[in-house]
Amino acid sequence: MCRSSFKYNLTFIVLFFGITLIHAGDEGEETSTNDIKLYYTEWSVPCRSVMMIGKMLDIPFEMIELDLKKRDRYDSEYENINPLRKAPVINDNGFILWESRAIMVYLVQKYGANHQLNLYPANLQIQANINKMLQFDMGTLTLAFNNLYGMWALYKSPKTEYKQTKLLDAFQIFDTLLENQFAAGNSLTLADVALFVNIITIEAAGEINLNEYKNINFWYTKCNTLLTNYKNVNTIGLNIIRQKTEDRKKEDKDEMVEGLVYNSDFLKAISTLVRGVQSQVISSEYLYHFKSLETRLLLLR
Ligand SMILES: N[C@@H](CCC(=O)N[C@@H](CS)C(=O)NCC(=O)O)C(=O)O
Repeated sequence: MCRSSFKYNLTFIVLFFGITLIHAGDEGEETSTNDIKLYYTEWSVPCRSVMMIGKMLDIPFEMIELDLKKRDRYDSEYENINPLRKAPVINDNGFILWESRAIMVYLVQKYGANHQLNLYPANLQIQANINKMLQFDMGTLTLAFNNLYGMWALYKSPKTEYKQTKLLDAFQIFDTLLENQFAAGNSLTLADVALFVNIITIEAAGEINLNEYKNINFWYTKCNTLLTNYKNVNTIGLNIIRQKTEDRKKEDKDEMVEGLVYNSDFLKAISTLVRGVQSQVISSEYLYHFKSLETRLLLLR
């Protein structure tokens, strides 16, 4: 009796652990996330969109920060990873993928099946709408923001009226598109995550006043609540954007003052205005301002 029970227990133990080990092996192969490398930079909107998805799905990325101003992205190693030499890029156990929106879809399809937030529902038409909004985000909103703000912040390219109008048009279209509760229907999806990261960045850059767009503002408030546990991946990046904006504004102001002080055409114009007042062509009420401006410019030289 005792012997047979011992034999029975032994068989049970062997079977139990055997099955557990086989099961663990299966699981390890299908859902192991240990080796996903993410090449990123903090200030980048596409990188932070991927980081948000990583945080939402608990994907333990091995984070590899790139300094896009330095030469590390010109290394042949990095060029093999992304011929465009841009970030983000993931390396999922040898599978390399770039383009943030493709990465987001891949990660959600691979690791997000059981997540409480159904970020990429199986319905074909919902997926098509998500893809549409991801394209709108990249091809219209991001494009307009980069042309206006990115070019100004990184390359001192002036913010022309044309570029400003393009961004305002993009906001207006987004506001109209948000007739449903969320970007691609009535629940939060990948499209909202991507657009949310973009909009908080544009706001940090000082290029949008959310109060001017009723639907965007309403949508933003809802996303902000739903994403509250994940959005802190943006903190460092947004602070970099805010600082960059302040620094660039100061540079612009300094250059403007320098331009006025050393531009003799401008000084000549002021002197002409002073003469205009003296010869009674221009009302004498302006004399004080013209004179003090002329004196100030001469003193600054
Ligand atoms: N469409 C790409 C854009 C990638 C992109 O432009 N990344 C920027 C950072 S936001 C970059 O790497 N810039 C470096 C460069 O253009 O040389 C994506 O969504 O991943």
